[in-house]
Amino acid sequence: MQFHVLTIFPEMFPSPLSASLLKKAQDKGVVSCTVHNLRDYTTDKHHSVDDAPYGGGQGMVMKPEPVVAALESICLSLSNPWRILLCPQGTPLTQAKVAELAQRASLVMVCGRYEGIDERIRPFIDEELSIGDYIVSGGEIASLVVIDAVARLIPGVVGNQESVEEESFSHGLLEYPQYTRPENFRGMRVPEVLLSGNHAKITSWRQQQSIQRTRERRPDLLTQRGLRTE
Ligand code: JA5
Repeated sequence: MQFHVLTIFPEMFPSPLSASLLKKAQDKGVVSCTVHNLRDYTTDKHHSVDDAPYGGGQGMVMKPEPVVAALESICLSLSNPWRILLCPQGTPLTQAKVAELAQRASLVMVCGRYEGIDERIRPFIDEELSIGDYIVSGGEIASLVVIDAVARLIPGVVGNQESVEEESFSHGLLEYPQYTRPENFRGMRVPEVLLSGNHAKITSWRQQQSIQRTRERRPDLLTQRGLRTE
């Protein structure tokens, strides 16, 4: 899987891309991440990537020329690029959407900034995505969320593929509580069932804990699955 990111803040990317899972995936060669500076695709003297909005109003708008020049140049060398704009108006990202994106050969992500982006870039985009109903100051962190979530589904990225399957196996229920040593931490004991060695009993306790937790904290997940919430 190839990830390409178009941004006016390329310096936001090296640290998150060079740690942990994404670092290992790139070292293995199953994932590549390339960050492109939109300023490199400007042709004017001042390398402008933004300008004041027509019609007036607060803030600045991203200019269309650098974005479209970058998309055209980068996509030329890709077999089947899927072009994404990260913006607050996009379709909310879900795990189902992440799984769909993981089937693509290359994702090219434009990071929105400022008060918005010139409307005329939209014909050059295949899909607009949002990471949720809150405002962050730009699409950069959103694109890192997409990269991380998609990369985990690429075979060979998560060392133990079982943990990916187990997470999706629990089909949108919250995880059960976990414990490690010590058996007694400040008077709080590990539940007896986990020390019993009875694996059938442990499995059913964990299932019941998952459902109870989901009912208490995320009843919306149960109704989505068609389960009772009381
Ligand atoms: C861009 C001033 O969820 C994806 C998002 C992209 C993006 C967001 S949230 N805010 C901005 C932005 O805010 O330019």
